[in-house]
Amino acid sequence: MKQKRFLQTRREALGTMFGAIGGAAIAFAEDTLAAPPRASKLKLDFNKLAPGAAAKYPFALPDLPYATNALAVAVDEQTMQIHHGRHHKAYTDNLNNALKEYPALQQKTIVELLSNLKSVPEAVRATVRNHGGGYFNHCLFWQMMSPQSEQPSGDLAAALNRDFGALESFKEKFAKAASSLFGSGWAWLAVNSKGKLEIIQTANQDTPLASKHKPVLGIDVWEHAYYLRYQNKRADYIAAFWNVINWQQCQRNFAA
Ligand code: MN3
Repeated sequence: MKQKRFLQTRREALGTMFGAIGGAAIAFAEDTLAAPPRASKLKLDFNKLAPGAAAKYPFALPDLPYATNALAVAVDEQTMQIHHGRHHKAYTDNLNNALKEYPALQQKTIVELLSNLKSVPEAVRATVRNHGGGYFNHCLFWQMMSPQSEQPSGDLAAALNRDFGALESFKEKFAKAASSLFGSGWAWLAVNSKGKLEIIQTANQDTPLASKHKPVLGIDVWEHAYYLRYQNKRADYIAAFWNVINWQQCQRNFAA
């Protein structure tokens, strides 16, 4: 699982904390903190993360929770149509095809499948990882956006302040993670196994579940998510994304 943790927050925080002590202390503290989270059973309410999406085989392409032109301030209608109707549908169909001959896997939820890819037979593991990941990530993604975007509130707002210092500082670091991701993938705000908010990147259609992170907010930075309007200007797409975030859903994900 190729996943890079986005360490800017810690590096900066530790730089401030240990700046006077010197580089060795910073490197040591960073290694300690950057160790992979201990494996723990991830408890997730899939319906809170992505209501309306079927959690088991046969997986169904969920309807968009808004019209295809509703997010036009950030995402144009044609991109929404193709992204949902073709890309997400293809992930869904390919996942179903892969599980067709595996009745035992059909009993598992998508969260169970993706949280423990090693339990998936090798013959279909890559397909479940890529297309199951694509199915799951996009189920979440549509819900994480809304034409009525407000500001974070409640527990999530408090946790953002606690773990990033301020909303603006979180936004800056999230945007940096999204813009610096090389190739296709996602940037996420996620809860780690210690209950802290963290910004992570996942390559391709890998999900935060594989590293025991609970997704709160994610941005798809595959070119298919933005290229028609923004071409090579990924940063402009990321900047516009702040106008369509469904913070109420993010709060539900956080609490799930
Ligand atoms: Mn996509």
